[in-house]
Amino acid sequence: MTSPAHHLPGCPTWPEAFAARYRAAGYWRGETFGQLLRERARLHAERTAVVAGDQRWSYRELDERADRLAAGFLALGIQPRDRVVVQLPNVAAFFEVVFALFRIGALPVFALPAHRSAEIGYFCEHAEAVAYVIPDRHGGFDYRTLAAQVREKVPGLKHVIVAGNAGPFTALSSLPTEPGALPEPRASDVAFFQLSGGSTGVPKLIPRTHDDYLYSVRASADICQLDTSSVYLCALPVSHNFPLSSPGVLGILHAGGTVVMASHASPDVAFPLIERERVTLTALVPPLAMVWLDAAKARRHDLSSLRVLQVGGARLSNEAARRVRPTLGCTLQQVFGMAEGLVNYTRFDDAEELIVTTQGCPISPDDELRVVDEDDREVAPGELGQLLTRGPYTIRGYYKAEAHNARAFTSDGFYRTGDLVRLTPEGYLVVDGRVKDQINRGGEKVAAEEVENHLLAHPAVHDAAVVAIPDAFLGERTCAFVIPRGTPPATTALTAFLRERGLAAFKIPDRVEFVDAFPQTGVGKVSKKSLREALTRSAAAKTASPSPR
Ligand code: OOB
Repeated sequence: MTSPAHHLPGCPTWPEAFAARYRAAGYWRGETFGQLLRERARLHAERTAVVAGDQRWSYRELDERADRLAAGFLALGIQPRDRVVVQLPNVAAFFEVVFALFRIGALPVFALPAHRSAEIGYFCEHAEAVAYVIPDRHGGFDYRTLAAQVREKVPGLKHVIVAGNAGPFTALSSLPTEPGALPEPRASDVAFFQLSGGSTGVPKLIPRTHDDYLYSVRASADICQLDTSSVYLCALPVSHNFPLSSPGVLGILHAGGTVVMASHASPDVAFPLIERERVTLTALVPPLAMVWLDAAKARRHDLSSLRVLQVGGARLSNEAARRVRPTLGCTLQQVFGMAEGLVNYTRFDDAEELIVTTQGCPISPDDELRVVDEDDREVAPGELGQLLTRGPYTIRGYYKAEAHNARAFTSDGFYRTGDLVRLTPEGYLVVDGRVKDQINRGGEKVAAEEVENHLLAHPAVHDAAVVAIPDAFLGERTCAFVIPRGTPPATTALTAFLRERGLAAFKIPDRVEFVDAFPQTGVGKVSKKSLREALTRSAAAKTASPSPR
């Protein structure tokens, strides 16, 4: 794959013929995120850009803060193309930090607040990060303790920067300085890294350029008809691709609207904010949507400003989908997207049936979709198959992952999503399962192999296989089948072991089953299908037999 000289090594990019086509079509416009904010600050100086807690920043203020912090980062020694792991929750500082990094061409690696030392240590090491940005405390957790562990593991990490009380580290508030000349990143350069949900031993880093990501943001804002009167409630963790860009907070800033940051997605926190700020649009994962639907029946808050509820990240049941309009009085928009690129939306003027039964259609006329069987042959129209995609905002490869890229992409550059889909006659997608070895726990992605590797590190574990169990609330939960070495350890000891290894809480198995052997497939691989079926059978047996008294 071609790699221009200014391009960060290890980031596959589009072949020149495709890049030329995407530029000619007007998708890639040569604008960077730093320039976007500058332009919006000129157009909408006094409009409110961000509301978070008791902070309200106008576009002008956000722009000035980004400039001052950009100068501060440069003074600290952070340079263009340096990687900076950013693990901030839904706070105003998120915007100041990422736009400052965009402006100097340093590259945020967007970690989730739930990540712990296993994940963060890996991101810092793999990306050779020079800095790590954290809150002091959030959700009852002290991120400075985590930073101290990461520091020990990764000596190359030069700076820990804290939004809040810094303790032994550098306070974010101590950095801003008089703005000066800034480097000028190019729009075709990588702007940041998203994280892949993954299906392998370690999460993969997804390099996104200014050009490609801004196109997806701009087109998403158009599809969602955003304008300066739009008010977006950011209830999901802001660094995830969905609330960040589909159209999310960046779509809102592109359109000159207002972002309202919710510290938590629960109705207790979100509903008063919707009422107070007259929120027009928000995004949830299916389990949260169901909690909202139940809570909204009480009608204790005025939610009448809400025009659109987006739901995505995992499959929303048709039943729940049907309840959105009658209960919340707003349009449902299903969103089927991935941090690697492709995002599908149902459109506001679609027939209700299409909205409640499909996961939408792609953003771009140049998103290419292929639905194929195991041998990469296209299935008949309307049949279930694996989704492959290529297009103007879908990556051509993960960061420094050559061997994996050879499997995750076809030779002609299509990304293997691992999702099983069928196409409706209207060209809409219905997601119906997956082939990737991943558990989708209510939108949070768990790579089976990653958890298995951590389990295998326990001395009493001979072998481990992690599979999904169906769950009424989360859609799926995780179950670890373990072949013990000698006496099985207590389940609590095993999960405590994983926590101590620094694994994010959402990856800790919900259930552990000890077995003597794993069922095998014809070619002698562990049959996860049989393991899942064994769980379904034992659940059915439990409900069928009368409960012991
Ligand atoms: C979003 O991004 P990721 O990277 O966390 O996860 C992508 C995967 C997809 O490949 C698919 O397996 C699943 O999440 N997924 C859905 C879905 N939306 C995502 N499965 C069924 N129905 C849906 N509506 O999850 C993401 C990124 C941007 C926008 C929305 C979601």
